[in-house]
Amino acid sequence: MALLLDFGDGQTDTRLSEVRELISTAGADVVGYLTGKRQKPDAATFAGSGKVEELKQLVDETCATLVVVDHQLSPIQIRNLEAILGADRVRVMDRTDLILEIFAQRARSAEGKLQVELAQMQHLLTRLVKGWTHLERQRGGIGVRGGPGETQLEIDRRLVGERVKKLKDRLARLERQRKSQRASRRRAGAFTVSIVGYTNAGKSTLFNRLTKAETYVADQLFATLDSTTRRIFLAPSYNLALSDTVGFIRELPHGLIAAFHATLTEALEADVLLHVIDASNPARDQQIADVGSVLAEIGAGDIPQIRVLNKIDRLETSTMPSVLRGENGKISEVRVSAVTGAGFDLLRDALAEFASVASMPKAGGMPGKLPVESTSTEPLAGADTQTSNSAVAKLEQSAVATHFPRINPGVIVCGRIYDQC
Ligand SMILES: Nc1nc2c(ncn2[C@@H]2O[C@H](COP(=O)(O)OP(=O)(O)OP(=O)(O)O)[C@@H](O)[C@H]2O)c(=O)[nH]1
Ligand SMILES: [Mg+2]
Repeated sequence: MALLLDFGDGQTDTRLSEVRELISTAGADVVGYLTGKRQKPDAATFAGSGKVEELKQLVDETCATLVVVDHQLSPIQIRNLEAILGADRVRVMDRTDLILEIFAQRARSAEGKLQVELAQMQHLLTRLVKGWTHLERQRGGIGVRGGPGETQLEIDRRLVGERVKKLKDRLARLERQRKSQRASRRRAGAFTVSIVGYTNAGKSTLFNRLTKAETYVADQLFATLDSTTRRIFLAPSYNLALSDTVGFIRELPHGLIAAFHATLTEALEADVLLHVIDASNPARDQQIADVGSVLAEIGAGDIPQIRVLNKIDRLETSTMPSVLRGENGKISEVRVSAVTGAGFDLLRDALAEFASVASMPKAGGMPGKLPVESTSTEPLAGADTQTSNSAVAKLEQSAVATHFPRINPGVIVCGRIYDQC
């Protein structure tokens, strides 16, 4: 069930299907939804009293234990919504909470875990400032064990702040290691290519096919969080370092962008970006714009890009693998299928062409840099503060046990299961 409020941006269907996917990725079942329109968010409850009353009925009917509002909510809005819906049995999350929870579940490497914890702690700080009371209410809930949550229950803002500082220090050390790895790749003369794109676009599938690696691929959002770099050699003699990394999403929480700075820097320092696009997704144009916005935000907006229109095998009208060039003759787009391998010969040729331009000596005898080509920096359409999707989800007991093993303070509490329905 999901509740969707449209504030006039008209992208209800796309947003709804994305928030449903996010909720299932987090391990909850969506048991329904509700739609509505508002001119602007209500300061106290975000949705307004009429809609909240409808939401309450829906929650009661379905015994939902989790309400996700696909928007940034203030601590007061969350607290009020929970009070109305039944604070003892319904948890309200906003979009940042949900994405942070998914990241916490997905993080595998030490660095990834630190990055997620840092983002969570920073998010927690914003709530502590405003007198958020989730810490007390989290105590003893299902799944609340281990992780930073337990140790943070009794501590105050000062201690969370100290933890943030420690995490930053440890991440800075890891970032220095990464930097020296990148420097040694550069010394080895590798042309560096980073794969970027909206989550689930097929980046890891493409990376695996190009490098014969076995990076985790799954039909879920944020399957990849850690960045992986592999070398590939392209004829006649190009040595490339190819990196697969975390996917982007509309309204990627700022805290996450900051925390994932080291991972995202892989993209920032690339000679060329392979921007992978899911050609079969109806929202692909919006996703291209969203990726452009995140790239601009991390300072990678001016790095040359090859758009890789992926999943052409899923298009209704048959699309052949092909290469498109811009007016300047430079390759702008390659159409491929990472699953069937169609178009990969063209993609390898395109990379070799970019690498050859980069290795061409300039007038001074120094290796040339690729000419700068700007990428889309359009504002994030649909990301204005007046749009919201809300979803109400009912957690299954097994899903809680399996999917919420580490709950962190003040961020997610999904452990209350009521079976009265
Ligand atoms: N039909 C089809 N499916 C594809 C293609 N490329 C990837 N997929 C599928 O799309 C889903 C997502 O693929 P991933 O490679 O994990 O996508 P990703 O961009 O790395 O996703 P995140 O790491 O979650 O951001 C998987 O189910 C893949 O099998 C393709 O060319 N055609
Ligand atoms: Mg991936």
